[in-house]
Amino acid sequence: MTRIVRVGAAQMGPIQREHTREQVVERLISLLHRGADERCDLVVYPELALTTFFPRWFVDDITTADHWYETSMPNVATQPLFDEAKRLGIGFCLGYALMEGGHRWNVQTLVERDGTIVGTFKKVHIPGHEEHEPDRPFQHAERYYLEPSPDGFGVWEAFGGRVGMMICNDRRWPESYREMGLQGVELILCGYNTPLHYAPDPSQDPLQGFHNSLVMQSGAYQNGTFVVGVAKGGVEEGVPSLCESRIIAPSGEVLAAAETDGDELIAADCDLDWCRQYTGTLFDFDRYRRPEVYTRITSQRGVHIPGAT
Ligand code: CDT
Repeated sequence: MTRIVRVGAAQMGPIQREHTREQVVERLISLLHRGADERCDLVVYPELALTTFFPRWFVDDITTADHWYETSMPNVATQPLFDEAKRLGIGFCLGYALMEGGHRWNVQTLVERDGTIVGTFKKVHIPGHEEHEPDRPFQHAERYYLEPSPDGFGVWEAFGGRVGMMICNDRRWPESYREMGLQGVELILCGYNTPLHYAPDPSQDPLQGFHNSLVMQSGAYQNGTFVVGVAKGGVEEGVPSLCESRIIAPSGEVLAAAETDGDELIAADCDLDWCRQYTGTLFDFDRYRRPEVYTRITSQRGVHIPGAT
């Protein structure tokens, strides 16, 4: 039996503040139709795909930002996407902000081709800052608006293979991929919103595209897995953000790359059996890993310089 999953990366251009959920869902459905034209089994949308990237604004009273969060999924606004995907027999992965039981999460929900929800992943690494930083040209107050996952990285049996999820900043950390690699992941889905300007060190700005590819290609190769990176980019509320969505093979090669700064669907056949070529050889974890000498990885967070007090 072949295990080829045809995956579409549904890159989005900007969502401005005044755009309604209904307008955005229309765009998501239009991208889904492009996925159907491309015979996709699975369409992957970006991080916070239902709203603008609201952590760019600080509000003193967080409850005035409640309208940016979903309180259930599906809901009235997103039901048409769920219905159309099920009708077409296409699964999807959707990023959004979720308010649940007094918590505020940055999540992705994975939905199978028959419309059943496979799982919801909460973002682990929350970047940016907790307080208002008025000197920045725009805020990145994700740490004010969104809590880090207490659960870590999971892998789900879906689409005939083992599927994992991560969200934006998670893709920069090798631990994200390896946690999933150790659960036999074959396909990692990752939405992102990456402003081109990084206020703490603007010298990194021209390297945003390079770093994006670097981390996802390395993570794919070192763990023998496909990685699908999907941007919401372009100029959103005056903030230019990276596009450059990618579908990457377990070899680390880029199979498909977005060419525009707007709504665009790229697709590739992901033969999940290709993963074995890497996880059964160079990256045969059971044979070659040395967890007994990697103890710092889970026992400390920051750098401890040997000999320093
Ligand atoms: N959304 C998100 O996680 N963006 C970060 C921006 C850099 S940190 C301010 C990223 O890692 O792309």
